[in-house]
Amino acid sequence: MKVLLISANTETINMPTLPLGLASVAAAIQKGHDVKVVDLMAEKDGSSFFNGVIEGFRPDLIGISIRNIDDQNMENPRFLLDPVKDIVACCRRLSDATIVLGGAGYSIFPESTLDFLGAEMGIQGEGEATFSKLIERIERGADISGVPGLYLRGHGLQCERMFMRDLDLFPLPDADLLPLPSLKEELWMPVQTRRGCPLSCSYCSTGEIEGRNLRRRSPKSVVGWMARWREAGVRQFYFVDNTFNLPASYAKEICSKLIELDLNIRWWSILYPKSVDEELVAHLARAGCEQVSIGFESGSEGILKSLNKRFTLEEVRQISKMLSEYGIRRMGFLLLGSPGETRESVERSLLFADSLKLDSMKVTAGVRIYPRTSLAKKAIEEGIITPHDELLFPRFYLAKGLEEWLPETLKSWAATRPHWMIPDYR
Ligand code: B12
Repeated sequence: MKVLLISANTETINMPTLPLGLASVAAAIQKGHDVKVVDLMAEKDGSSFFNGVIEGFRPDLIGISIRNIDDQNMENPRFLLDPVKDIVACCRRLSDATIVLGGAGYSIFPESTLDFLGAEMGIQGEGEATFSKLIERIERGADISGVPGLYLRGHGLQCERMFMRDLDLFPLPDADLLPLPSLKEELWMPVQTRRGCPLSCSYCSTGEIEGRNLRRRSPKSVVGWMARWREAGVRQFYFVDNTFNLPASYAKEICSKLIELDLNIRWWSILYPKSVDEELVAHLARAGCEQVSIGFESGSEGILKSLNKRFTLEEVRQISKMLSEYGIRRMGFLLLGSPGETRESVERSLLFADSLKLDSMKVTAGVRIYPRTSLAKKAIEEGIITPHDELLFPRFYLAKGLEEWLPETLKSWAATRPHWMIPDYR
């Protein structure tokens, strides 16, 4: 079967991303099919290029990867699906192929995204095994309703989703399936070592995307894959795991493997500020980790508790200090305005952030509400959203009384710290 896989993301906010997930799906189906991957981020002349591909390739099936729904910015929210609607319409105009949606953004809103974009079906969650199964059934003319995680527009979920236990069973994509726009300075090759997050922070959608059980690739397979990309000229990597350090023993194994292969690379990762001991920090530094994101989110123990964070401010302080001693840059994150937030807790958070002497900082005011989270439940109880609100169009939680004061306070706070603020409050 001829399968065209399109990555619809053209957003460069923060950094341009590469469609690792879509390319992984392509790698999983490549053997039995004629597969073409198109990354719209890489195509300057979007629509005419696109028309040419569809008319030239004549796909039987089109998969579209949807990463971002919106930019999570309460003050000036941008909804990012309108251009994707045009892509779906263009596929329809030029081809009779069935359109299947997937991706991180899609997986949070499987039904409402199908309705909004008008595609026939979508697969929630990881696509390697399930998309293979779907194609195989379509090809045989068999019933597709048993494909795990499959949604049909207007008919909802067909079969419970499934999670692959052994991630190593599926290959990681090489350069034929993950074409690089060009090896520009700002490109950071995404690396995923594990899936699933058991932490359940009150506002987070990761459980919906990746499930709650942690599953990992073997360090040998991940680092071996990175070595192949190193040979292809890539030197910058970004570990896209939500929590690179959990479990710490596994993070150390990854680092040890990187140290052993001595790839001369630089990389960034995301740390949960718990279970980071000096041995891990030393490993990170030796293995080439140059910067970490630390989502400590608040400087108030009470707010941390209500966000269901499992670390203390003292842990954040110690970890941040250790990272700095080992020369690893620290980018901090504050998420302000969640339930229970007051002017006093905000001020405490800003003071705490200052005290860490971080290298850069991102502050978000107002929390994007995702379906089926405890934040959504709270927002329903307080009448901020209704139980029927699908939340595809972004809605935010902002504690009462902070509406005007918080943005004003953040603007003046950020104005005196221009060297280390990253948007939105520069
Ligand atoms: C790492 C990460 C980042 C990094 C990216 C670094 C890099 N070099 O790539 C950074 C910090 C820069 C970042 C920035 C942003 N991010 Co971000 N990010 C993530 C994160 C944690 C992982 C994404 C990832 O790479 N996954 C690994 C790959 C392998 O998985 P995947 O793409 O999902 O693919 C799998 C499945 O989805 C599926 N699949 C994918 N495509 C297809 C297609 C078909 C047809 C099928 C069947 C299946 C399928 O199969 C794949 C393999 O199993 C996700 C949350 C999450 N847990 O997914 C948020 C997430 C994607 N980000 C999000 C957002 C909002 C953003 C920003 C807009 C934030 C901002 N205001 O700056 C920017 C946008 C960046 C951009 N230019 O697009 C949201 C998107 C939802 C939304 N509201 O739009 C997410 C979901 C987080 C959340 N809040 O829930 N992000």
